[in-house]
Amino acid sequence: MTQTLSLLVEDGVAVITFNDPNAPVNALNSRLASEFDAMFTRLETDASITCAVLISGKPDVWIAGADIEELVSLTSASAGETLSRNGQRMLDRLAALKKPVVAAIHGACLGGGLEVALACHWRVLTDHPKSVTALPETQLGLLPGAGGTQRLPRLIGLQGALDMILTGKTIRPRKARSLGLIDDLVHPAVLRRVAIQRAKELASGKRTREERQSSASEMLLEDNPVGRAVVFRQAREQVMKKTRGAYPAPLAAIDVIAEGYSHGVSRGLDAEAKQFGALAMTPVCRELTFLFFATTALKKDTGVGEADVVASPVQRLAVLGAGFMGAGIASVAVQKLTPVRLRDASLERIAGGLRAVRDVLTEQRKKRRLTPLAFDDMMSLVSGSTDYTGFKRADLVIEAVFEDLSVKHTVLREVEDAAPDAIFASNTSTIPIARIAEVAAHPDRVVGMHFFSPVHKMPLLEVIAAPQTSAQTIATTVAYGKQIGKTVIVVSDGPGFYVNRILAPYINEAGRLLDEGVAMDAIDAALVGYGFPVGPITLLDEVGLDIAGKSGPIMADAFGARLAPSITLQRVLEDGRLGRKGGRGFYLYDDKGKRDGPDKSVYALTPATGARLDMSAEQIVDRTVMAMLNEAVRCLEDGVLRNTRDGDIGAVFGIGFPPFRGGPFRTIDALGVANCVQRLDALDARFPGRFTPATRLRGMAVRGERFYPSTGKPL
Ligand code: 3H9
Repeated sequence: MTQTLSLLVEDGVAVITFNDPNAPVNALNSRLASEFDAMFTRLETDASITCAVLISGKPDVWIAGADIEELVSLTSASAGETLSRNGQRMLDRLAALKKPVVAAIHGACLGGGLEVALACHWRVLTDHPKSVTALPETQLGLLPGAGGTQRLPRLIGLQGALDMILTGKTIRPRKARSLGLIDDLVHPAVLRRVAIQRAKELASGKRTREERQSSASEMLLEDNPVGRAVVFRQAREQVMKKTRGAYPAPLAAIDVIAEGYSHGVSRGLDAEAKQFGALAMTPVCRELTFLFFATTALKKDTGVGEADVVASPVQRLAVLGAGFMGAGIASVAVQKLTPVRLRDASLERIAGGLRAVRDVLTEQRKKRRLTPLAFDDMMSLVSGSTDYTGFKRADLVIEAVFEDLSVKHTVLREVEDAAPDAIFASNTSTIPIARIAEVAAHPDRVVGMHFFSPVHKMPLLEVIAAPQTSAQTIATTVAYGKQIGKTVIVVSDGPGFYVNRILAPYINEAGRLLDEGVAMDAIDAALVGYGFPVGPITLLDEVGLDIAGKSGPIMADAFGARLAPSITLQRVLEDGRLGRKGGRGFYLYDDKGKRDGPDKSVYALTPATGARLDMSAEQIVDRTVMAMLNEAVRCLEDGVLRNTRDGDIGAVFGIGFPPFRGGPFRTIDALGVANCVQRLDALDARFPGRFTPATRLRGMAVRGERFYPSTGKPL
């Protein structure tokens, strides 16, 4: 059997290298337990060893945590509890070793990996962008299960630990140092040397760990039960506000940490193991681990299957249109050091675009994600003009101009002259790419790159492969999308592509509820309760009614009455309401743009005047969400989607479909295909033609099929 841990004794120091030869990253699995035990026994018994250093043999990962594949294969809470107890026992043994062990960390140190580091006696971390530390377990629907809930607060303080554990956020090296999470921050070149030196110093007694000093606020809030009760209460309130109780893991983590403070570490560990096992069996954990596997799989997806093409590098980017989208695209590109040329009709617009890029970068600088030097470098990469100068050497041109076919045709022709070798990508959200390509001299180089707004925040990119788009073009745009940090799905051409296509029936159905007299805030509340970040009516106000209004007729043209916009939506648009940006929409806004309650004058525009109709949240969700789920299956059926994985990721990352539900296809599986067909049939009987179940869904119901396997690894 190949060894994962190897040991080399150098001048009394055991340098233990963690390098799993059979896996891309180092992860903790049960096969490793015996190796760790043997290693600890050797450290305890070998008199030639005075201390040890634990280092990774992987270039960019120290330890990526527990093996997530093993976690998804758990079949009972008690098996999960045992796994946690084994981890705790192993790390207790590490912490109790008489000979000091120094964690020499370079690369990702996550979850169980950080728990290993916490059990070591000293931590040295490289000051390198790849060196990220986090306890991301709650993002997987779990909690740190190898003692992390107890060791972290005792190392960095309760409030800092709660912040890390409840959010799962990534901590960069300097922050890790200031939090007290690590002891030394070093250049990668000297990591091993410094770690060995520290190990020797600790062994000889030249260096000892200093007791952590509480700050004044910690003394007030953390060092006594009354203060801690306040901290825990506030933490619970914050979690509830953010998650509405949909995610059990952060709440369980608070309980477990509190247990350790009230009754001691060993009771805390006991609670940790029990909760770890219970959480591992929750549907939420299943869906969040599915999202991990799906995003990981997408990182490797070239977008062209097995096709033998290599993506060309995008060394220069040009963007047409310096508006909100164009500038947003430029801002993410320069952050990955691509020079960007912006073009727009006037210098004012260019200046506005440059300002918008600067704003995004300034935000990054304020959050200390950019040094002032990097900020200046990035700003120097973006320039603009009102003509096509600077386009000639562009490898990729992304157009984000007015949504009008003839405008798109004009700029396409101009770009083909100005940048003869470039790929032409349209950021349209409504116009079929094939229509845009009709006038192209090189239609194979025309593709869709549908970004979501705001570009620097939204993680999804839909690459639209039209029939005439070449594999080379697709591979290049997919690779570049990933390079600028996006999760990329490739979809086929067609009205609304995927994300807007499934959004259309959902929004329309919300509009029909308005037609029938349901209150707009009741509709929004029901869908926020379901887990969407905002409700559909708020979404319309935020996106802009003019923009939403443009896609309505296109979808209706393509799909008929099923996707025809509701009467209220049309009337609100005709009334000149633009949503938040115009200060008038479904909701009221004050002079500063702050939102107030629903604008009740909208109700005069609905066919149902008079008192609002009372409808349960369940019914509202049933109508709107079932419409969306059914449309997602139609997209699969029509070949717009390559697979359900892309459909689920697209909905979660593009629309904010509740992550704890995994996405539309995962939701259908959870509800049961036959059950969904039944619900759709019932709705279709009331509203003929709008809810006819997708043929594929009906077939699956008959055959008793589901989209994903019911147990084990989902993909
Ligand atoms: C935990 O630790 C619980 C404990 O508290 C309890 C203990 C009792 N397991 O993302 P990449 C695979 S929960 C298994 O493309 P990158 C990944 O599937 C865990 N496999 O690379 C992929 O495999 P393949 C908490 C893992 O460089 C390959 O590695 N930890 C794991 O972009 C490359 O992955 C986390 O949540 C794992 N833990 O990013 C960390 N990690 O090539 C999750 C990775 O066969 N991982 N793989 O498809 C990450 O965040 C990123 O993968 C990482 C590397 C930053 C490490």
